[in-house]
This record gives sequence, structure tokens and C-alpha cells, in this order.
Amino acid sequence: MPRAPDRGTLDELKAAVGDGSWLDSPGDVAPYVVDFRRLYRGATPLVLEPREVAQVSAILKVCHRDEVAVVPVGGNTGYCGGATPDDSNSQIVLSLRRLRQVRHLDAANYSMIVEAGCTLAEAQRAADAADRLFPLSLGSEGTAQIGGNLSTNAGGTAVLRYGMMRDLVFGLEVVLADGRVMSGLKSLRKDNTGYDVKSLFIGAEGTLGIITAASLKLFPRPADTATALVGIDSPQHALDLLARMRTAAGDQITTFELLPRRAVELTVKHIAGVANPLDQGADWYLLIEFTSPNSQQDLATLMLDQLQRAAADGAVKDAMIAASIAQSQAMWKLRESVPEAQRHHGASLKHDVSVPVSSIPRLITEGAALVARLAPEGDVFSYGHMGDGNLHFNVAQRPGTDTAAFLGRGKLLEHAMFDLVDGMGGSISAEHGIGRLKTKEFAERADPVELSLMRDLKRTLDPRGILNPGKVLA
Ligand code: 2HG
Ligand code: ZN
Repeated sequence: MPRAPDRGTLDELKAAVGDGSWLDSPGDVAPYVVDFRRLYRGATPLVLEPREVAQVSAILKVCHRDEVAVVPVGGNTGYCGGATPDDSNSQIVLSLRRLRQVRHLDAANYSMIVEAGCTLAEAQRAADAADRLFPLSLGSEGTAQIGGNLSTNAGGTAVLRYGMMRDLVFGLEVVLADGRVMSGLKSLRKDNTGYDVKSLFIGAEGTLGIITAASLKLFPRPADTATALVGIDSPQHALDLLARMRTAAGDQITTFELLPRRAVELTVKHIAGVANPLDQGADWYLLIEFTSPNSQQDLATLMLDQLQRAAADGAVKDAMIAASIAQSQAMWKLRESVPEAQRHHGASLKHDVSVPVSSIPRLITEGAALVARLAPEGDVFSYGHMGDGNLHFNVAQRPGTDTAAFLGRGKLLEHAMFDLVDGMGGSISAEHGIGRLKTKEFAERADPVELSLMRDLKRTLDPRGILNPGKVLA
């Protein structure tokens, strides 16, 4: 069991990073003790900001010896409180933000080695400068860091084509709980030497080791892009269109995002500069993007042809293909601003869930029925990554209703929503992780054998329980 660090331990930790690389005044540590959604407020006696892997190793050695808990943090954009210390004021916060070098980029091998504290946008820019693409793409990419993306196995809006963060990794460098450094930064497409140890640390939310650097996969940079905003009548039409598009465009289809009318209207209302470019009101909208590294592909014609055929069959009501980069950016802004618009709108109960893509229409219908029954003060905002079977089945408080009554419905609704998703062979956390928020539901619902293997792994890799206690496995 971790315990509170004494003065001597704190001094030793400060010395491990040196002056200028630690914070301990209440004002300075304040941003590190609250999560992005302000669901949790904790306390910490010390925030460490090491600049080198050797310093991370030295920190962990001390914490392991003295049994002091360590909470790693990246850009602090997570939704589940995974990077926030508890309120005991005994957990050290370890920020990776100063480990931000791009150590190596091998364009011919389509790989790059970046440190954990690089923001996702910095990693994307490094790839771009070498005429390559690092394809992970999220609304928070300007702030979210690679270490956090790895630790939460982040998803985003290009998963349909490129997979989640786990799929984009060749190798990792990880500092273990006792301070040993696992140097696994090979950049190989083929390496069948024993167990896939690196994979354990991806999605582990800092509970098994501290990721300090990663070798990431790169791809050819798109030279042709077609982006469309499409109005449709129902999620079933979206499913039909997805199959049609996949047949026509193969894996050139990169993005297939679904938005309900309410999300579009609310985003237009709350976010400056966002407009709905379609003439006819539709109940549902899709943001679809095709990309190809081949500039001769003429993706816009392919997209137009498919949309016209779908319209002739009644599957598409209205559509617009972006005729300029500005139009495409405006469509993306409409999609990416939905979470912010929801924040302006008011309180929200969030459910980041996935089901087989084929079950999305059923999830939407049955989920809405649950909301009507269990949270009548709420309006459904089920939107997101339709192509991945991942919806953010969010419920927004209807204006004029009682906030406390609405939020009070949260637990019961969440439980029913997770029952629904479980019954459909889905997941209670598609892309935002478990953190502190979902530990209970996760423990109740996980396969018991798998869960006990996870606990065994945790004990093996972190026998003193110092790494991000209370997260994932509570
Ligand atoms: C997105 O897809 C993010 O926009 C945030 O994952 C989802 O705010 C949300 O619920
Ligand atoms: Zn999302």
C-alpha cells in the first residue's frame, strides 16, 4: 500500500529532477489536481517535470523504495479522471510534458521515434515535414500528448482507416515501477520474438509503467482528399451508405462520422463561425472523408458518383462535397466543435460506448428509449465514430429542467446503458478509457478470468501498487 511521502523523500525527488523542474506551491500545482471535465479535484504535495528518461527512472526508484504513489499526466485532456491524483495529498504527479523530442524520423522506413510529452499535433507536424502522415487525429490534438494517447489507446476520427493508437506503434520505451527502463524502441514491421510486452502498456493508463517514448508508424501523406457533409433520414441509411462507400472506395474511406440534427443545430448556435451548409434539414448528418496519396485519384468524382447513386435509391437526402480547403475545414469544424457546443449548452451525461457497426441503429433506438424512461430531463446527443461502431451516447440537460435532478439520474442511466451495450456484445469504454470514472462498472462487467489476469499483471509489474492507484483496477 502506498503511503504519504515524508520530507526526506520529497527532497530526494526534487533533487532527482533539479531546480526548475518541480512545483509544490498550491497555485502552481492547481492545474494538475483537477481533470479536464472537472469531475475530480485532488491534491498533491509535488509535481515533477523531468527532462530526461534517466530522471524518470530516478523518480520511480525513490517512489518504489519509499512506496509513494505516482500519477502520470500528459495534456490532461482525458475524460475519465485517469491523470488526476486523489484527495489524500500523498500522490506525486509526474508530468511528461518536458520529454518532447522527436528523437528520430526514418522516412524510408515510415517510422518515427517521439517522446511522450510531444503533443499529438507536434508529432503530426514532424511527420508532415518529412512528407509523411501520422494519422491519429482528435479534437484535442493541440494539447493531448503522445504518452497520454498511448496510455489511453486514443481513437479519434481516422480509426476506420488507420486503427487506434495501439495499431500505430512499433515499439515503446517504458520506465517500470522499480525504475528499470525497458528499451523497446525497435521500428520493425516484423518481430516475432516472444510475448508482445509493449502492448500491455498501451491503454493501461499509467498503471503498469510510465511510457517515455514510442516508435510510431507513418504513412504516405494524402495528396487527394474529398470531404462531404451528407444529410440522411436515419442511422440505418448511414449503415447502408457505409457499406456502399466501402465497396466503392476501399480503405480510401478514412472518416465516417454521424451527427444527429440536434448536435448540428446546437453547434451552429453556440460556436462562432460554424454553419450548416446543407439546404434541406435532415434528421441525421454524416461527415465522410476519402483520402489517397495518389493525386490522380479524383476522389471528389468517386464521392459524387456514390452520393448520387445513394440519393437515387433514397439513402441520401442532401449532400455537399467541399469544393475548397476552407469548405472542408468548415465541415470539420462543425464536427469537432460538438463537444464544446455541448459544454456551452449545459450539463451532460456521457457514455462512450461501442457495438458492432451493424448494431448502431439498434443502439440508437434502444438507448433513446432508456433515456426517455430514466432521464426524462435529458435530450439524446448520440454522435461520433459511426464507422468504428463507437458513439458518444451523450445526454444533455434540457434547458429549464432541474440540474440536480438531471445529474441524479446519471448512475442509473449509465448502468442501464451499459447493460444494453453489454447485451449487444459492445464495450462500456470505446476510446476514452476507464480512469477513475468507470472502475466499478468495469470490474463488475469484465470477464472474470480476464480481470484476474489483469490483476496478476498489475501485481507482477507494480508489486507495491505505486503506479496510478485507483485507476483502471480499483
Ligand atoms: C469526440 O469524438 C470526442 O468528439 C469527445 O471523443 C466526445 O465529448 C464527447 O463526448
Ligand atoms: Zn470521440
